[in-house]
Amino acid sequence: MAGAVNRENLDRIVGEIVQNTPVTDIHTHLYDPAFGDILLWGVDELITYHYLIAETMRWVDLPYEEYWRLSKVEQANLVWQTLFLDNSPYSEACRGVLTTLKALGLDVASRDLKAYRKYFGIRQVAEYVDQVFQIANLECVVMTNDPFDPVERRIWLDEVRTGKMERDQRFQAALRLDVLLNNWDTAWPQLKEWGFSVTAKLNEDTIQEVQRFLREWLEIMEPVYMAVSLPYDFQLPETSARATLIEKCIIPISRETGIPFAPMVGVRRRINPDLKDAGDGVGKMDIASIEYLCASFPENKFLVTLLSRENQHELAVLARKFRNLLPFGCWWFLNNPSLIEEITRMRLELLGTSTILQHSDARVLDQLIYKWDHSRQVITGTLVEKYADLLATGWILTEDEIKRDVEKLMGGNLWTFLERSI
Ligand code: HDL
Ligand code: ZN
Repeated sequence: MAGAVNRENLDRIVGEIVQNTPVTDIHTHLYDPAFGDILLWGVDELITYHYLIAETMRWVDLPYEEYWRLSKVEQANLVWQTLFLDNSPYSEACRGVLTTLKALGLDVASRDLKAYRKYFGIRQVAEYVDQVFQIANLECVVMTNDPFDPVERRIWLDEVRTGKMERDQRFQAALRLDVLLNNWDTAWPQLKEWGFSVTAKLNEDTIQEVQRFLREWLEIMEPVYMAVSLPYDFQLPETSARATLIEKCIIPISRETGIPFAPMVGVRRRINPDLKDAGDGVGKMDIASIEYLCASFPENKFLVTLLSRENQHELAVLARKFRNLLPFGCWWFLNNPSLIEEITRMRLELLGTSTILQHSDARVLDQLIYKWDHSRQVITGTLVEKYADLLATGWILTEDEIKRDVEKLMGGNLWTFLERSI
């Protein structure tokens, strides 16, 4: 067994273990490089991340539609000037760009955006993916895959299912069901066009056909879980298409296949529609709806993250009651050091090692570098605090035990959860 740990070597040991433990990044918007241009990467994509667009538009009086008419480079130039040169870039999304540039060996002090563009201009995506995964020390990332997206649908049907494409196993799939569950009026005609004999009315035949659709896409994608982003006012039980689809289609197929259902709840979609992806807000959801799922379907597995800070505490308490609930991540507006620290500390105190502390939600490949650098810093500090508390009681700790715990917390719990028959 590796050596005993004491208060003097604790910080170093925990820091090394957290850094050296490869992460399973349970939720991203990245794509296998073989999927082509839908995998975003490079400095202009980094700088035009929708978080930074929202922050930029607080300063500029440009009409939104004029901003969206700018080219990607012109948008990036405006963000760079506004957030990085006219103001100090200490917001989390700004700081992240600089952390990434530094990790790639670029001269951050130069503030030379042209030079950064030149550097990325000569990179090839395949070797760059290797470098990003190496710097961020990732085992794998989980994508967000929408079968209703025409670009993705074609790739999965014409290239993956046919075996033409060799998938990069570092990019695991997640079957994302926002259209099916949040826009049934749009979904059912599309399903009908694809040959599923469904009607607007969710009668038994339609339910069976939606289940067939799910089975088909689980076979094509081989996803780690089935996910959906649900609005803050999501309610279960209720008499709605969404409730019927969840209870009569998702839940039975999830139980049949052992593939967890991952509701991600709390968005207030497009509260400023002019900001597009940057225009979503946050709302507190009714945790009783998650409780209803866990209690009503004890043989189903639920991976859950919630968007409001208050809900994360309620979720941790709920997870103490239901072993079929695995909370994960500091999602979206919670993915800031101050809140990652609060949520991580609260989870360790309420759940011990039975949770997944973080995911990146990366939309741009390069973001993996900063999102995991920043999160590892906070997670390390919080774990040191908790292990120090243990040492103070006289508890004996070994490096192997810390390694064991960190592996679970940084994503290992996902794979165990998938294997468990609850
Ligand atoms: O629904 C989601 O998966 C969210 O993460 C949204 O994509 C959101 O726009 C986002 O990128 N958050 O980080
Ligand atoms: Zn996301």
